[in-house]
Amino acid sequence: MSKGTYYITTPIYYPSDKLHIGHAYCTVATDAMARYKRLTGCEVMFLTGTDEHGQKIEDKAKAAGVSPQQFVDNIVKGERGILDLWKLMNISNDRFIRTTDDYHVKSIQRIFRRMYENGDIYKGKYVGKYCKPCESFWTESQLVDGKCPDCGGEVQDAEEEAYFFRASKYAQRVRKLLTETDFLQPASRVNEMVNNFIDCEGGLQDLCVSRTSFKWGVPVDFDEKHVVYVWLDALFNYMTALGFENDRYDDLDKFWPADVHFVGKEIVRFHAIYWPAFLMSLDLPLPKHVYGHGWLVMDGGKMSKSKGNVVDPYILAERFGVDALRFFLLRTFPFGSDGNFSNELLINTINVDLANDLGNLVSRSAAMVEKYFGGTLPKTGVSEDIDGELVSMAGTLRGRYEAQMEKFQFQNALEEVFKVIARANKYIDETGPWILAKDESRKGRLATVLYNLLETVRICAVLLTPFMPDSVEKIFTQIGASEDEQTWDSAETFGVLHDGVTVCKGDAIFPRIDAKKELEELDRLQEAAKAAVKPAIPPVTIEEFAKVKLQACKVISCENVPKSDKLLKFTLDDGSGRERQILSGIAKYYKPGELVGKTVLACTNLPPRKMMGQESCGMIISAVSGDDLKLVILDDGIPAGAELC
Ligand code: ME8
Repeated sequence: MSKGTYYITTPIYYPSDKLHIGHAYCTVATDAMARYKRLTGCEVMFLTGTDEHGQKIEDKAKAAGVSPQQFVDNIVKGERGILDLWKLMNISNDRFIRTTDDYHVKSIQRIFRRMYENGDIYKGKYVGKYCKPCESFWTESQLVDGKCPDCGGEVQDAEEEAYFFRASKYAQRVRKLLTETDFLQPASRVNEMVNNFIDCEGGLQDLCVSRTSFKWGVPVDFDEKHVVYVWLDALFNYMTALGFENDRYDDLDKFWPADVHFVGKEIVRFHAIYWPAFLMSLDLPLPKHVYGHGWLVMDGGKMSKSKGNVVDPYILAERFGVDALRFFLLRTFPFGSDGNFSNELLINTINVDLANDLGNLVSRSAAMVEKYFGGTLPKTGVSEDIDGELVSMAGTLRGRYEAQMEKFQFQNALEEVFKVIARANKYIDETGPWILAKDESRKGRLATVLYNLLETVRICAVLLTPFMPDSVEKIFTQIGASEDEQTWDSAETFGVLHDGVTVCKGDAIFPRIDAKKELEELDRLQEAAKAAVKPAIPPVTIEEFAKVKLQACKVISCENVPKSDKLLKFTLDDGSGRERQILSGIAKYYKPGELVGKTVLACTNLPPRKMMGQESCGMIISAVSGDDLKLVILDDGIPAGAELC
């Protein structure tokens, strides 16, 4: 019987680049919550997707020489793209929305028009600052040291005719929502929002919700010069994906308002201030909660594509298994706070929690049933006082776990489970099954001990299902649990596992990892992956290529450039009868003397430019691999001035 509906969402990610482990973190958390709710009997709608419009995408597509649509299609649907990643990570989303989906675009046009017609969107002039990577407008007073308060990057002056949303009109209602309800979680994020954006000087400012400086967006249908601001376009995804202002879907009544939007802390502002205000403008019910989770950081800084310090979830999932990675992400970091990611921590968690504690418990328990009873446990019934603590801990675990899951405290929920697992391992040492096995008259007692172990494993496995869906199936097979013994209801009480259960010993579910070897290998793989990610270079036509003049040049002299560690100054014979001077940043790799007399390759039709006050007329060609650089040295028999064709 359904225990009601549950609607949960991730942010819709920008397909401006491949996603990294930070995106996987939020999506895995959302997936665990969705699976947990399904386990408890709810009818769940789990939505994720991609936020595909905006100037950043337009710029990236241009740099790659493809259309914005081709660009995002490749990142979303291409090999090892976003859809592949979620499949690999075993993400159980029910729907996937792309803001370029036709139905969404049309819905946004209708929504924008409705807000214009009700007077909450009006035309004005935008003067302020714009941060391109964040697609955010800022007023002068919001900048931190003149930089974007979100990413710390440079901002640009911006002035243009634009449509505005009357956010100011809703300031007090939003303030009330934040301060008097548990809408925004964790509660620690409330003050920052209220102080910085509502109670600040000038109060909550109206929000600029259209742009005219680029095209890649949803056109305002009554004023086609404008495209809708990406955040208005993006936030409404949570409703258009259910059929709001479109007939592609029709489950808005069933699932709206959302139970929770999981979002990273840097976009809480949009979800906790503007999103409710937009909904208030249309008189729509508000989502029940927004949860602002913390960041995965590396060496203290946010992992982000622009910083280039990202970890590729493909590499980790493929090496350690998807379940181990999913588990690690939610077991290690408290969801509301930042967490420092490292490969050492990942390997350590797998070895300690999964290989040692859980893995050993499962394999030892099944192996003992096999060894002492040929695989099938006889009827039990010889309890002793020492069983009490384990039986009670495992029998009441579900309640403690549930309390944490309902608060999105995945780390604490898992901690409860692992306390019981640790208790069970201790129970093996306390009861000493190998000693009981030596005494025929104690076989009944031995059977009870082993039953208690299998039963504890069963309850823990049910509760681990949202985190490690594939591995728990293997555990259920190994301990012989029937389908009925894998349900939420069955985890409420101790003693559900059927009498006479037959185990099925299998391979180790979580093999131990050789940390040192694996860390070296990971470093190597991550470096190789980084090196392989070259900025996309647009294809050139043969005519364009033919414009580049590459010539053999003899090095007449070569010397260091004063005050520069990098530059060498070359005087070259390019066959023209005149000497050519080129400066090249290769001083780290060559001593000036060793190049005199060599025949090098140079591009000779670049416009001259000044470097360190000296003119450079062309570029000497070298080959670069990782940190290594070698000049392309030609055969001495090639005369100066010979052209490459
Ligand atoms: O902001 N640690 O998309 P986005 C933890 N399109 N989580 C991280 C993370 C990190 N280092 N890096 C990213 C956008 N995330 C908008 C959202 S919603 C209507 C529009 C996660 O591709 C985190 O959940 O920049 C963060 O909020 C989200 O990815 C941002 O993804």
